[in-house]
Amino acid sequence: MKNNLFHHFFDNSTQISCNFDSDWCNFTPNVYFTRYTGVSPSITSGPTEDRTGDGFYALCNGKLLLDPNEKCLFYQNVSLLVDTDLKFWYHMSGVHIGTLEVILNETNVVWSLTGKQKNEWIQAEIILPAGDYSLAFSANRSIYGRSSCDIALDDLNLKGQPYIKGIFYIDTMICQYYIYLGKLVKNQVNRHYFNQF
Ligand SMILES: [Ca+2]
Repeated sequence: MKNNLFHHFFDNSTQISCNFDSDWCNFTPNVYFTRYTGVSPSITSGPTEDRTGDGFYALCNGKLLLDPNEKCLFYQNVSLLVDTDLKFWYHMSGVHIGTLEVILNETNVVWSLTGKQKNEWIQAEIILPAGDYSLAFSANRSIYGRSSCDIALDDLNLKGQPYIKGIFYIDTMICQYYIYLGKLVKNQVNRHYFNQF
């Protein structure tokens, strides 16, 4: 019986493990982002291969950005029950490199980096807040040119923790518990969950 209760009150946060090798995972790209393999179109910017050597990566093809206000962008909706670690790899090498941003709900920039970086894949790590929102990666070029501004992304990982909610009947008392990261935590009685029985 207890197992059944646990089963009914089990929720998962969004999980992302995306290497772009076969598809966009659950991301939706705009026309300026493309999955690419091998040497990027710009000789003087961008990676020569994906992060692990023989797969695909997400490429912001700077040559397509005729207007410097245009942005490469891909996004997906996420649901996180607790603050969650997001890791990703970026490649930003070139004299016309613009800005790479991680944006929540289209306006909330939670990570940003501008300008030429080392000519290699570099890992970034941020904590995303709990909640339901759109998660977007956005890239552009500098205003000074579009011949050396390819920005690439690869190996995105968002490991949402499983979150188990349960209600136990203990004699005449009703208690609600959360199991979070392996620890049992007692919480206040919540009539909403009780009414789901
Ligand atoms: Ca890849």
